[in-house]
Amino acid sequence: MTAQLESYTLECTDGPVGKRDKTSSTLPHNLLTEEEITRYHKTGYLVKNGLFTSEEMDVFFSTIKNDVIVTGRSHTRLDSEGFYSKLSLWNHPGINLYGAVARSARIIDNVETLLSGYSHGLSAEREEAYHYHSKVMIKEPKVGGAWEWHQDYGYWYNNGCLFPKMISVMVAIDTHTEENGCLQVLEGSHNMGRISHTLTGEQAGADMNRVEQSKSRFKKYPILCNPGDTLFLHCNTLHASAQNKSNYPRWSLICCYNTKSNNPYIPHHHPCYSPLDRWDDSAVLKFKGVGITEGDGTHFMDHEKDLSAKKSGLQ
Ligand SMILES: O=C(O)CCC(=O)C(=O)O
Repeated sequence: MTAQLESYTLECTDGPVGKRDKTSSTLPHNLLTEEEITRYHKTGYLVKNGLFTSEEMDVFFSTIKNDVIVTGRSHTRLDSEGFYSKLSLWNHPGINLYGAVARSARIIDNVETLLSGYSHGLSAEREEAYHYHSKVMIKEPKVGGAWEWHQDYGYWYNNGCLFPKMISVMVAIDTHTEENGCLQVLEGSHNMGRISHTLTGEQAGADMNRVEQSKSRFKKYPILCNPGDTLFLHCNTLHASAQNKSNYPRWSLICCYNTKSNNPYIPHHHPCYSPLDRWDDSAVLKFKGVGITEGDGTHFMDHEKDLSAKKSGLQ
């Protein structure tokens, strides 16, 4: 890590590790409103349009699309018809642009709000979120693969996470349309709790009988996004995506968080609790052109150790 980046980390870390100062300079317009928080708990998802500005997304786009480490470290995931997605996945974010997004106040503050209170009947205290992993999901034109209906907690349950106090945050890098295989959700399906998952090709999908029943009870919504629009997705919300048969790519950055109080009891291929620094929102623009570099602290996941789909298949 260069001295410049190292000093930036120190500047951006507001408060001692694990005791983040919730009062620092988050722009209020980035915080979810009470109405949005209530809607998230009712529907199991929320799209915050323009959470990242077009200026930030221009920076993001030019950095990530030229990042040879992100694409070079990606793995392909086949769907049942041999179409594929490319996934580049890291457990700990580095000191780079993607780390600035994963640590950004506008994501962490909202994630901690959504993971606190309301459900689970455990504690009214504000939860501390930690970074569980981030991934760049690449669906190239014409060949991009489908994702079966699943819940993220369908997998994560097998990792020793006792409670569904987990969330995925998807930042759209390209425009997401039905034609290029945008994400689809079954609104309100998180209320069913976790359902069992079985293996289909290289992916674990939710029990098909239950998915079919769910489709007749919950409305299906396509998550249509412009670059910078950001989806907050409850870990028990059923979601899927179709193949990308269009001429346009569909890329997204998906940052996943667990809560400190839900520290997994099984060591596995994603991290147990480790404190996550919270950076000011302004960090994103300061990391213009800074993709992943050797020694910047990015810890890629070891794919050999990822047995979650197979374990889900055993359910
Ligand atoms: O982005 C997609 O098409 C599917 C991603 C997804 O469902 C996931 O990562 O859990």
